Formats: sequence, C-alpha cells, structure tokens
Amino acid sequence: MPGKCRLVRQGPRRPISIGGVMVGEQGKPVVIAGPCSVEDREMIRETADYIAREIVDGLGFKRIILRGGCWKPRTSPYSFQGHGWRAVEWLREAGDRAGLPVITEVMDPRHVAGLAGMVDAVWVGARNMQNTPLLLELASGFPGPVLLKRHFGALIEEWLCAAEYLLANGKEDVALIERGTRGINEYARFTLDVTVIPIVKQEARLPLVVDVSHPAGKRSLVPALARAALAAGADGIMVEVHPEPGRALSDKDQQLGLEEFRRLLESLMEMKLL
Ligand SMILES: [Mn+2]
Repeated sequence: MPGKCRLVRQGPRRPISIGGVMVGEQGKPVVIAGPCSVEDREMIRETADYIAREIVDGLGFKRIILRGGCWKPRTSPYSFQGHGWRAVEWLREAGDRAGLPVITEVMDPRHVAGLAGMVDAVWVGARNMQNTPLLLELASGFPGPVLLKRHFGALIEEWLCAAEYLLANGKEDVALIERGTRGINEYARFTLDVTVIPIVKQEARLPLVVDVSHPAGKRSLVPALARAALAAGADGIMVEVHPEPGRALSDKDQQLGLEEFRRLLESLMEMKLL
C-alpha cells in the first residue's frame, strides 16, 4: 500500500505528554481508564479516588490517565446522551482531587475552545474520524494532545490520513487509538485488529493506544484483549471502568468494576506487560 500521507511517517517517534504522563515511550505503556460516561459527580470522584489510592499508591503504577465521556455519541437518540459541560467540570474536579490527568471525547467543533482549558487531552471518536471540520478546529484551537480513534470501517491508510489532517495543520501532539473493526465475530462487539499494532508501528511515528473495551463488548473478554494489545506492542490501553458497572447508563456489559480493574492491572504488571 503506497503511503499517501507523509507527515505521519516522517521524522522521529514523538511521545506525547498528557498532563505529564508520557504516551509512546518505549517499554512504558500507559493506561487510560474511567467510565464510559461521567454520570454524576460522585461516581467519577469515586473512580478517580480509587485509582489514586489502589493503582497509583497501592500498585505503584503511575502512568495512568482518567477518562470519561461527557457527550455520548449513542446509536439511538433515545439513549443517554451525556451531561455535557457539567460532566466536564466533574471530570476535571475528580482528576484534580486525585492528581490524575484527564481526557474526554470531543464531538463538536463548537466545544473545542471551551475544552482547551478544561482537559489535558481529547480523543476523537470512531464515528468522527473523518470529520474534517472537527480535526481542523482541534489543530488550530486545542493546545493539548489529540488522540484519534480508528473508525470501525476505516482502512489503515484512511486512518493515517485523518491523523495527517492534524499534523498538516500544525498539531504536533497526535496519537492513534485502535478500537476494533466491524467483523464476522458475533460473540464480540467489534473485532480487535491486533495486526494493526505492528503495522502502525512500522508505518507511522505516532503513539498507538488500544481501546480494549469497545471491541470486547463484554467484560469477560477485556483481560485477554488487554494482554494481546500490550504483548503486540501497544503504547497503552484504554479501559472502561465503573464503580457499579451493572447500573451504568451506557456500555454496562463491558465496563470493569473497580476491584476487577485493579486485579487486571496487577496481573498485567506481574506479566511484565505494564
Ligand atoms: Mn463506551
């Protein structure tokens, strides 16, 4: 496949800093964890405090970033759509209390300026991978790193070219997120493309994080996908965790409970994958 985009390939590898946590440093994978959606002030606070106490202090794992969706791109318009700006404030407050950098999804170019002072980084969701007005607004109006998820139907080159929109317009700090493609495995929600991990390492100089929750769709599959992603060389994993997964307002079948998440990280550390 001839490479149409050059900036994603040219130059040295460039780790990005998300609030001081470096993503893309050789042999130092990160974990981006938190609920699918920031449902209220308490639950994000509980998640952040747990991570600070049990993961950062308890396990001594410090390369961790708090995630939470504030606007939710749901399949149905009748599903929970997120709490918007209020959720951004709860996320920031929870991260500050716990000493964790925070990241959320940006869906709307009109939100970019407001998010600039509120979060350490943003990700662009799979559905917006080729939303060029959003990418251009992020390139000019968001000071922090931008992580770009692969659309579930996108070719690798289409994904890299979407990242090229950011690079070509002056955004230096860019990373990629693999999150599964539409496949024929009806037992999982998507098909985690493990093959893409070494390919992206060969083809692009950008850090690559793997979202192991959305391809799984169910929490019993998450640990194996996390091991696979890290063993294949991902620069980090993104995992959905929730204080009470069974009561989650979105993606309740795939979110790990907090204790379950701690056990997963402990086992990944024992296996030297983290
Ligand atoms: Mn989700």
